[in-house]
Amino acid sequence: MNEEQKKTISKFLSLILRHNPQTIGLHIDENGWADVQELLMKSAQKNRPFSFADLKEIIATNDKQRFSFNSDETKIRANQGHSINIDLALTTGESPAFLYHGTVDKFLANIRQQGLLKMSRQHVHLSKDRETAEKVGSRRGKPVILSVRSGHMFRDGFSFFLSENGVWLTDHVPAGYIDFKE
Ligand code: HQG
Repeated sequence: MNEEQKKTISKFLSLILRHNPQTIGLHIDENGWADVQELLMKSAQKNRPFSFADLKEIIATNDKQRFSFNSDETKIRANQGHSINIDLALTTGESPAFLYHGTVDKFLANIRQQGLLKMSRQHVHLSKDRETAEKVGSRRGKPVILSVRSGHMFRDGFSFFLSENGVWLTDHVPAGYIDFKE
C-alpha cells in the first residue's frame, strides 16, 4: 500500500464510520463500533478492497489517529468526528485552563453571537494547543485561533470529553468563554 492508497482508504473509512455506513450497508452499534470482517467484506463488495493488514497499518500510522480497534481487533470505530448519532461512551475529564479552536474570519460574526456550535458534528472540537488549532483552521483558509477559557467552563459545570486521539469535545462554548483577538 503506498501513501496515496492509504489516504484513499482512510478517507473512505472516515465516510463509512462517521457519516454514511449505509452506503455499504454496514451495521454500526450504539457506541460506534463496526465488525471488522463485515467491514472488509462489504467494502470489497463495493469495489473498495483492502485487507486486515491494510487496516492495521492505517490505524497505526494515521496522522490524526482517527480510528481504533477494540482489544481483540474484531471491531473498529472512528475516534471522533461523527455526524451519525452514536455514544462514544467517553469519560468526562477536567479540562485544561485553556483550549483552542481554529476557524476562519467569515464565521466570527456568528461565533460572537452564538458561541461555538457543533454544526454537523456531535460535539464542538477543541485543540490542546495553538499549533493543532492552526492546522484545523487552515483547512478552510487563513486560520483564526480562538482561546477558550475551558477551565472556567468546567468550574461552571460544563462537561468535557477527551477522545482517544486527544481532541477535546464539548457540547457548546458560549461566546462569553471565548477570547476573541480584537
Ligand atoms: C464553525 C478535523 C458559524 C467552526 C479537524 C468550524 C478537527 C461556526 C465549522 C475536526 C459556529 C465546523 C473538527 C457558529 C462553529 N457560526 N460557524 N456559531 N460555531 N463554527 O469541520 O472544529 O480531519 O465540523 O469554527 O482536524 O473545524 O475530520 O469542525 O470552522 O479535529 O479527522 O463551523 O475535523 O478532523 O466545522 O473540525 P467542523 P472543526 P478530521
